[in-house]
Amino acid sequence: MSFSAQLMRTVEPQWKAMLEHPFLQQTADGTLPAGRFETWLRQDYLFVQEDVGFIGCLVARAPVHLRRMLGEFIPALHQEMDLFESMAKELGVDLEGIEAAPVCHAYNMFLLATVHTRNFAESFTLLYGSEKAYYDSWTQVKKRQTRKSPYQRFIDHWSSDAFAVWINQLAQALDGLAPGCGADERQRMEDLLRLTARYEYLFWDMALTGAGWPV
Ligand code: MP5
Repeated sequence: MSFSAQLMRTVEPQWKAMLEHPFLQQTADGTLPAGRFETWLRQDYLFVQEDVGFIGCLVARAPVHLRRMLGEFIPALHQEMDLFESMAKELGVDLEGIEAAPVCHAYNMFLLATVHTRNFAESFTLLYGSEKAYYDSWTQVKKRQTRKSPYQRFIDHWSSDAFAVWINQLAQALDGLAPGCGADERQRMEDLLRLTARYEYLFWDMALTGAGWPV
């Protein structure tokens, strides 16, 4: 079994919980209460904006052979932001003056803190986890869909063949890093992947509950 598949196996309970989150089921069957998808859209727009900074730091720390792949992801994130902006217009969602909710803020800080305090392989594990989380989550929504969704462009974006190719590239890059990782490092990568899955769960949860700051 490949290293990336082994890592994934160690976080199965958290991954399963994330994929079974009601936000995804309700997005698939069209029963999401009014305003919930819009909360996700606004918060994820901020998340992606901050993600550009995380990737920038990752590029700076990357081995030379991975710099191109990671560097080319930055324009892809800007294109994704265009998709958010166009969908926001279509759905009448205001993207001005959004404040990051606690979970969005914490998740972004987790990414940035990791890339500044851990080594490259450990930081790269977060990228693999967060991208795979979206591929698996939206692919599941697509499979469970019974009719076309008003949010179809998002569903199609993260479940596309092109996105599957990207996830594969990331898995292969992770497998390529494995021979250079000792047992302690692998354990830390597992722990970081588990935290990533837990943040992904909480992100869906925040969208559904609208959980914000107390004051
Ligand atoms: C992604 C995302 C996927 N947009 N939001 C969260 C909370 N997790 C993962 O990342 P990308 O970079 O938008 O493909």
